[in-house]
Amino acid sequence: MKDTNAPDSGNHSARTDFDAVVVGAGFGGLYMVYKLRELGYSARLYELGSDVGGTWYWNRYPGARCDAPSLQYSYQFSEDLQQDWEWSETYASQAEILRYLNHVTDRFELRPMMRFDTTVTSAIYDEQHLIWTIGTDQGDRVRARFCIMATGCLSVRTTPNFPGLNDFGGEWYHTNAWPHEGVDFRGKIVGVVGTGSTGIQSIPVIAETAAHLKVFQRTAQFSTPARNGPMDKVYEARIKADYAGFRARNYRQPVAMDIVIDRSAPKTFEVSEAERMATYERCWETGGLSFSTAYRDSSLSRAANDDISDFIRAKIGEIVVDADTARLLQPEHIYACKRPCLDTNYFETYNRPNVTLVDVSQTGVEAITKSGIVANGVEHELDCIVFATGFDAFTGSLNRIDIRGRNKLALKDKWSAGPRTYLGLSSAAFPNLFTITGPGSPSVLANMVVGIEQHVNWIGECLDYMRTRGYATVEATVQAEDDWVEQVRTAADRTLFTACDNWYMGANVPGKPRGFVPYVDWPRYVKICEAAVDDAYAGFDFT
Ligand code: N01
Repeated sequence: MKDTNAPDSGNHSARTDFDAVVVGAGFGGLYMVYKLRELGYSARLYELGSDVGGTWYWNRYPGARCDAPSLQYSYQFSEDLQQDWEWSETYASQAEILRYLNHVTDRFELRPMMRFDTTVTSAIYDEQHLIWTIGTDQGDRVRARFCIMATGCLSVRTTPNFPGLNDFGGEWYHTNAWPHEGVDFRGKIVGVVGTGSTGIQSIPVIAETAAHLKVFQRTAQFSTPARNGPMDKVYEARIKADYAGFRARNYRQPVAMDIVIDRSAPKTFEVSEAERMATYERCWETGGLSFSTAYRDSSLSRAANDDISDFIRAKIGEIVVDADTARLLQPEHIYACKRPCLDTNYFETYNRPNVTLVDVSQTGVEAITKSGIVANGVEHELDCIVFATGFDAFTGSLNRIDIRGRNKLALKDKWSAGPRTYLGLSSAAFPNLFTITGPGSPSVLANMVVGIEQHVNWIGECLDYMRTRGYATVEATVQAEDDWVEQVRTAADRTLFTACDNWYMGANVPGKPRGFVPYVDWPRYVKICEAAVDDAYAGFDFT
């Protein structure tokens, strides 16, 4: 094996510094550099944060934790790793996941390949020499055959352009750029803007210490109890007794997790109302994402989804004591069209005397003044504002890098009407550029870590294939890409995801082209990827 930090002389016409440059030190980047080293390639990883972790490095807000079970939201590439690591809770906290990623980095000695506090600003393809030159804000200009983007799906935060924000006299934070030392809310009047997954996780925790918390809600969201708790050691032992088998079974399930749709089970309205209510009650008590599989058609039929939505609205009405507040918290859309949220005591929090819900559904946050937020013409005095306002998803992190392929084509220009890829892995005119969980792959619609491992394994196999056959470049064909973009669109149209505005389609970023970005069918996606490989990488051109 090569010294992975040594410049590579290679067998190419032009000299390269590394075989591959990887951008991003989250779950994707860490496994990618591990894989490259295993395959004998030299690699350099750049990360704009000061350490590893990606999403879990940045999102340190109070209450941050994963919505996927710990025993599944973790790597499976190393049996020793998955046997040794012990998760303390069913759903791991941000701090525990960050410890895990640091452990992985050190255990596999990945750190020497990494450069932190370095933002990749450009990646320019040299058609004559078939190499990428990667530029950074630290002045690096390194040349590599492959450029692999592990920049994440939710990496670029959005702080809407609120008029007056710069005049605010108190402190303000975005949940994605949380101070490492934490924030002390004691004695403070705090405003939270945003009630997506992030707001819903942070609001109950902030409410515990703030003198008063005002939640500025534009759209009410569905949330169901996570039912997090200490890891069940008996369950953990059972899983670990056959971890590989557990992983293999989950790999073929709809979201690459232990959430199984029983195809022989009834459809929603094939059973009585009493039976349905009993089922939903069980889902509520079980927690997690159980509603999505309550009945065979729960995630696909509008009427079935209305039934679930009504049940959850009624639960909100039962939990929240003040009737006006309860009504404002009951979403108008249907359960399955936005990313479902999981919580711990979210709706209960509105019964606290120190919490107020401010409905901004009509006017939004109108302005920010020196002393607080103006909504509905009323100024709310605040010491501190927390923005849980979300992300420029999927393309945000790629479009902010000046990526140029053949004929100096800029990726962001090619994607001006929406991203175009084949399988979310490769885009025509950008040879040897890979995107891990890129736009057009299932990514956020399946277990992210499983999706990442599938992509990294696929890229690794592809590199091996090229080396064996002496190919210098690989690139999606225009035809395969056009067909795939269409398939991504039609697959989404068969679901309820398009029934309301959401960030999957770019609706949360003003001016962003609308179009459903991720591919909705993980099991089918895996088969398509496998078939492409079996068919000598159909849909890809090699030179
Ligand atoms: O972001 P969001 P998020 N004025 O876009 C509101 C993942 N995640 O960070 O709905 C007022 O969902 C906006 O209102 P509206 C997960 O995939 C995972 O919460 O646009 N409000 C909305 O309420 C998740 O889906 C985990 O009307 C404004 C909120 O801000 C994704 O990240 C944990 C506004 C944004 O919600 C994103 O979640 C957390 C404005 N001008 C997140 N602009 C776990 O796995 C926006 N909003 C645990």
